Amino acid sequence: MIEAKTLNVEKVREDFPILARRIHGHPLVYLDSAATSQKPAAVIDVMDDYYRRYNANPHRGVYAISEEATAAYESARQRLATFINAASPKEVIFTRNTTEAINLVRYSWGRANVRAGDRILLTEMEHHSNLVPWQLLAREVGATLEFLCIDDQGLLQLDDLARKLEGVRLLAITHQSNTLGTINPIKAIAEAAHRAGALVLIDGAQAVPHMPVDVRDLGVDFYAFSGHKMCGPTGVGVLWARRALLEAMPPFLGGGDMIKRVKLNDASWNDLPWKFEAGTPSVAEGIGLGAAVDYLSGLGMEAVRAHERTLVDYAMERLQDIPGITLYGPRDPELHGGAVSFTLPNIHPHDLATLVDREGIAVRAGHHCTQPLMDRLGVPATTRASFYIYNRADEVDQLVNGIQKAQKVFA
Ligand code: 7TS
Repeated sequence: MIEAKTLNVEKVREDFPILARRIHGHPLVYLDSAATSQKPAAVIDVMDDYYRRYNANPHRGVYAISEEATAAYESARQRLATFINAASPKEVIFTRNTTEAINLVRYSWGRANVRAGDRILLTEMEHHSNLVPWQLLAREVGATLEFLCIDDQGLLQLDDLARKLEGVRLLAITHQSNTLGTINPIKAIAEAAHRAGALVLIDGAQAVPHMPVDVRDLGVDFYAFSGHKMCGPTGVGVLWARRALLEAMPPFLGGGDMIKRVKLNDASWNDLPWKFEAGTPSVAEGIGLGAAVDYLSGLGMEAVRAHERTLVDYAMERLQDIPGITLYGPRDPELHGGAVSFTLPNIHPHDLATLVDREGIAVRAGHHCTQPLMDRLGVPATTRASFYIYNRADEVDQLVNGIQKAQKVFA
């Protein structure tokens, strides 16, 4: 039997220069990786190396450093394709982030395929970036939005899925909720959607960094994620889509790189994936994301998920003992990814986040870009602790201590 890899957190921590910082006299306890992850030296170094040694515009020059830049950028795409088990790197479109990837589908596929009277099915737990683009499309073409609801544990209510899928062109749903931590059963949902004739878009911003993701096994049509939440830099993300869909879709942005031949009044499009990549790309960022994928692959995504499952389980156990606390999201750690949201009576989440910051603890307070979910939960905001590969159980203890101290201030 092959032994499953486990994370050596102390060793991982050494790879992240920022963790050496002290904040207000305390070691940094970074519990906001759902917003953006920290970056290992391996990622910072390859980006630095690109700028120092072979900075050039890719896909254009015939000279050595441009060819090196092209090779490094395209190699990153290849490694990303392998990481998510895409059939080909041609299916991996570099975007700026998840938000842009979803908007690409809205403009390019949505405008060509969604008609007046069609339905788009979303959920109550979507991040604004997988909600507002569909509101805009629906308004533009006369489609309607429908929503899957959640139960009191933050799990999707799927008993009426088949009925809700009637007349649906697109089901757009998050793989893992950034606020509740809920991991949705994408494979089963996608099967049901396809039976009903709908296409399936997955917002994977909180999944690809935290668990093994195999886009072909999931059986979905579009899958979007951001580099900066998975140890990579800001400014680069990915849209994966099935090749036949991408071939049929009109371009998104027009300009250099995305064309084959341009005449004054006409143009033809480049091959995939460049048809969707107008203008000079984020070269250093793409190369950096390639290094992030290598780094995560080296740890093993099963090990990453197992580590976070343990931390979330421990965090839920410790936090639930705090008097008056309300914890959101599934109790079952199998269904709960590395983000835990909670509220306390008498302390506003912003005040709590400010007070624990004095102890060097970084947590997020607010609506987490999920305002409709806040409405459903009946709160204006929550405090959220989100975990990643470099977090330890003792940081959960420090958070709990910080909360108890804050409670004394507000008692
Ligand atoms: N989808 C989900 C599920 C997210 O969590 C986020 C960012 C996005 C989409 C948008 O990603 P972007 O890279 O395009 O901005 N989530 C958060 C968060 O939870 N706190 O800050 C950003």
